[in-house]
Amino acid sequence: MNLSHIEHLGIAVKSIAESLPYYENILGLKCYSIEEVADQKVKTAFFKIGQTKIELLEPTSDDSAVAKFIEKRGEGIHHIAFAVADGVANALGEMAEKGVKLIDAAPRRGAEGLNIAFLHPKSTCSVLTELCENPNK
Ligand code: CMX
Repeated sequence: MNLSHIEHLGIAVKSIAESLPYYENILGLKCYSIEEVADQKVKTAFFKIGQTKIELLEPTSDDSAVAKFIEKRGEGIHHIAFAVADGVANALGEMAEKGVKLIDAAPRRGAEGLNIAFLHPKSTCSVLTELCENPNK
């Protein structure tokens, strides 16, 4: 498996609207996209820093994974996403062979049209981990 860079950091927030002033007015970043990912029950907001992004995650339903996370741990860093140069499907096969617990057994479509899959934090030193690839590159 070949990880090329950190694609994004996912940060759980109660409200994107209330978090934006910090990222835009204090850090000076520009939110370039706000997108709802219906099947994950989240609204996302993206900022670019070099080739890495920050993804704010606001739950759109009380039963979303992110709502559960905020209830248990409060707002904060939710996951790290690595870009995989040689494909998410290959990486998942390799991970499964090495005994890593997969949340997604096969790549699925995530925010920004990326192919993504999550690994379980119980197998990844307690850091929820996402693998991503851009199908258009
Ligand atoms: N980071 C680290 N550990 C986490 C975690 C996170 N983000 N979320 C949950 N955990 C831990 C919990 O603390 C708990 O640990 P303990 O058993 O030691 O208390 C354990 O994982 C189980 O947590 P839970 O609250 O019982 O939650 P579930 O098992 O129902 O779900 C998880 C946990 C990770 C499987 C689920 O959140 C998931 O499937 N996540 C992947 C999808 C996702 O996060 N989607 C939102 C983002 C979508 C996007 O970026 O587009």
